[in-house]
Amino acid sequence: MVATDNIQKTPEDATFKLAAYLKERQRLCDTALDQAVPIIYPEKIYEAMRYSLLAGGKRVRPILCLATCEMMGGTIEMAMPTACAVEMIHTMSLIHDDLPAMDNDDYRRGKLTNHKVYGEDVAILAGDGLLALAFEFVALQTPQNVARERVLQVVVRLGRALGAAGLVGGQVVDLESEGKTDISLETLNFIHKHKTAALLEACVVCGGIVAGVSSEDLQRLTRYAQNIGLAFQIVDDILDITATQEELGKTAGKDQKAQKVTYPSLWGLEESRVKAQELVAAACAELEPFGQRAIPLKAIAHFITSRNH
Ligand code: GRG
Repeated sequence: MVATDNIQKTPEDATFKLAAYLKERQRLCDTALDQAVPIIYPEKIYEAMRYSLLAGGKRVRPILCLATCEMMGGTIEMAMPTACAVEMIHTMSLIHDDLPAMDNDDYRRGKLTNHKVYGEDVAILAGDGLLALAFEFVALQTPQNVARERVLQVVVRLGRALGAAGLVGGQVVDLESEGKTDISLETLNFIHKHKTAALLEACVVCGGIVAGVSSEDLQRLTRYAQNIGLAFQIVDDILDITATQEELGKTAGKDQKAQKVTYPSLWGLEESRVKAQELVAAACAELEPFGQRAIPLKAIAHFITSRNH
């Protein structure tokens, strides 16, 4: 169980400190994830799962889930199993994305990729193990003060976000687009709305569902999340050009080297930055009815465009 008594609660005024807020919630998520995957027999697979899961990502997805649940009147405890699940799913997608059959990367989160350490066979299974655990974890660990109907809705939303209608579908079109220089903006948007934005959307939506959000508010949250989802990917493309390997914790400049069509390759760097800012502004506008309770989610939206990794 994660102790949450002394952490910064959702603020009621403008004294909100994003860096401290993110750090506290990263710590809570790291502790919960550490406890979620103990090493038991067969040790090798649990070690491989933990290697990537606890490698120190930014934890944007679980923090979005927790922040949305709190904004809608729920607690961190109610949303933590779902927050852990989205990070397990995200980590799984990174492990598989890095495989030689996909993006073939050697570094991730500042460390050698999972298959470089454990081999391709175990890396595939480590991803599979995390994916399966994500669903078991939500179903078993969500506290009883969250209605089972809401837990079922979370399972539905997560499944939808990562299957062929989400991450898997986006990844397939991305793979099909490899080596092609005539990819349209429509196709690029399809790829990233599915590969990147769908899971970010599920994080926000599921945080709201756990808290018992109304359907009108759910629509607002969905629009907020879709906007920050696309902004996240535009910034990811920009950072591939402007950031170093040390900052990114993974190989820099990969898109250009592979002559991949990206937002900066279509629009240029400056226009890409402007578009990302516009999407963040549109996302924040959706949160206006929530008043001061929306400060963390608005700050996270701005963090997405100001981050350097
Ligand atoms: C989900 C069943 C299933 C299969 C996965 C491999 C695959 C199918 C999809 C690829 C998805 C992918 C890797 C999208 C990229 C998303 C992205 C921008 C990742 C970087 O996220 P950050 O910056 O990374 O939040 P950290 O390390 O901070 O968590």
